[in-house]
Amino acid sequence: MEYLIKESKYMIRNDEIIHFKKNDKNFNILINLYKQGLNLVVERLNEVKDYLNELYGYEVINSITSRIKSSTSIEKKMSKKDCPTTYKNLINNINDVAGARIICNHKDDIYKIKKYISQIDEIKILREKDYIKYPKKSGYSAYHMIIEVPIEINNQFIYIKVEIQIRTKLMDFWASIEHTVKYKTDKKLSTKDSAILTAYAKIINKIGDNMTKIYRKQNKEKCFNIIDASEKYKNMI
Ligand code: 0O2
Repeated sequence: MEYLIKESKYMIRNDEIIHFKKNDKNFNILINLYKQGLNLVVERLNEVKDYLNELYGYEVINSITSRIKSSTSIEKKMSKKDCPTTYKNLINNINDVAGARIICNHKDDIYKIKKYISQIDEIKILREKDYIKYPKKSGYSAYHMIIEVPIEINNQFIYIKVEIQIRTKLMDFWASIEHTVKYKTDKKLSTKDSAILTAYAKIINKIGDNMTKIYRKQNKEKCFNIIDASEKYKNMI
């Protein structure tokens, strides 16, 4: 028989059906493993935040938030993907059970951030999605990284998937409103309002680019801090 986790304390069979109930022991065990993985990722992202903010001399990363997807949301997503609700399918097909979100001011900072994340030893990148270069039809824009990190259970390592979303404040503003009025609601949004939201995504994108240009012009000296700071932090990442 194939086990997802063989460790005697954590016996979860690959083909076991998830019950999505608060008292489902194995589901809670799995969610706890995702929590451990997420904590490790958030710790590392906070180190990247301190590093980059010092390196560039301004707040490259404004904030880092994290969440574990609710069981209802996992169940809905599995059903949307036509996935039988087994543990193996959950682990293989749902990439954002654990999710971290990084918010910054400027679009070009997103690429600095993702570069430093990909240099962290413990983090293995499985997939990247650039919805900035290639926004979704809805207008959704962000940079997504699906990564995995090792978690140790009784001298045995298991790998936990985490989705990292990197967005500017403007992208985040658009996505959080669109999330509640269209993306994650059963109420259908009119074609007209839907088209307006897509148009606003483009306008917001333009505003962000233009404000970044003004910021960079006025703050050229901030880039010169890089050499000093990289000496100070050279052994960190
Ligand atoms: P929630 O409630 O935000 O968690 P895949 O990884 O390709 O197998 P997935 O996970 O659908 O499938 O990938 P995708 O499309 O990259 O979306 C992942 C997440 O990005 C979504 O999670 C949303 O958080 C966000 N997202 C994607 N498209 C949109 C969009 O059009 N509008 C908004 N507001 N957010 C979007 P969830 O689980 O779908 O939702």
